[in-house]
Amino acid sequence: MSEPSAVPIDPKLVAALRGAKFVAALTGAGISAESGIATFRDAQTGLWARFDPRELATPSAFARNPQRVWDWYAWRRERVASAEPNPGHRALAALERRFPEFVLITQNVDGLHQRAGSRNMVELHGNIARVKCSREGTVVARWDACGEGVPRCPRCGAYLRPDVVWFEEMLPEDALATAEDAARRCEVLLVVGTSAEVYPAAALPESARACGAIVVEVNPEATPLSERAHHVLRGPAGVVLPALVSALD
Ligand code: BJW
Repeated sequence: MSEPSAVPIDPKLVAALRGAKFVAALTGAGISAESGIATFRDAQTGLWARFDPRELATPSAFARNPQRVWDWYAWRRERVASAEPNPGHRALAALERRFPEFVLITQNVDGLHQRAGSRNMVELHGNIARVKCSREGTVVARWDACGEGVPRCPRCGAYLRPDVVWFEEMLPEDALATAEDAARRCEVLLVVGTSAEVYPAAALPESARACGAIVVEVNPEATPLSERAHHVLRGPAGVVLPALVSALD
C-alpha cells in the first residue's frame, strides 16, 4: 500500500476544506472493501458466488425464498462481526472532530463507521445487526440465531428479516431528511466508495452541487458522478482519506 503522502491532493481542495465550517460525507460499500467486506458490484465468493447481491436485496426475493435471503444476511452478519474498521473509516471519524459541523451519511449497514468513532451519522439503508418483523416492522431485540429455519416474530409469528432497506422500499424518513438537509447545507461533500447508481442516495451529490457545495469523489473507479464532481481522488479510500487528513494538518 502506498504512503498517504503519495496521493496528490489539489491545494485548492485543501484550502476549501481548511476554511469550511460544514463538511458532509456520503459513503458506500467501497469504504468497507479494505476491511474485507465485499462490495455489491464485486463478484461474491464461495457459497454465494452464483447469486447477484442486488437480486437478493429485494422484498420479492424474500417472499420467494425467505430462507435463502435470511442465510445470506446471516453469512454477511458473521463477516461484519469479524471485520475491523480500516484507515478510511478512521480518517472520516478524524474529520468529524475537525469541523464545527460534520455529518456522515452512509449507505452501509455494517456499523464499521460507528466502531471507528464516527458519531454524527445517518444510516440510510438500516443496519444488518438489527432484525425486525416482516409484517409489523417492529424491531426485535433477541432472536434465535442458531435455530433451524427463518426465525419468527415472537408477537405475531411472521418471519423476521434484517432491518435494512431493500430495493423498492422507502428509506427511513428521518434519516433521508437529515441527509438531504446536510447535502443542501454543506460546503464540501465527500462521496466515498459508492457506485452512485442507487437512489435516492445517488441524488445527494447533485443536490449538494446545486446548492453550491464542492463535491469530491473518492473511488478507484469511474462512476456516473465522476464527470460532475469538482475533484476526483482516484484510489482506495483507506489510502486517499488518511492522505486528505494529513494534507489538512
Ligand atoms: C472503492 C474501493 C475502495 C471499491 N475505496 N471505493 C430514481 C431513478 C432510478 C431508480 C430509482 C429512483 N428512485 C428509486 C429508484 C429505484 C431504486 C434504485 O435506485 N435502483 C437503481 C438500481 C437504479 N431505489 C430504491 O428502490 C430505493 N427505494 C426508494 O427509492 O423508495 C421509493 C420507491 C418505492 C417503490 C418503488 C420505487 C421507489 C431503495 C434502495 C435500497 C438499496 N438497498 C441496498 C441493500 C441494503 C441492505 C444490504 O446491505 O443488503 O443498499 S442495495 C445496495 O446498493 C446497498 C447499497 O447501500 C447500495 C449502493 O451500493 P454502493 O454502496 O454504491 O456499492 P456498490 O457495490 O454498487 O459500489 C461500490 C463502489 O466502491 C464502486 O464504485 C467501487 O469502485 C468502489 N470501491 N473498492 C473506495 N477501496
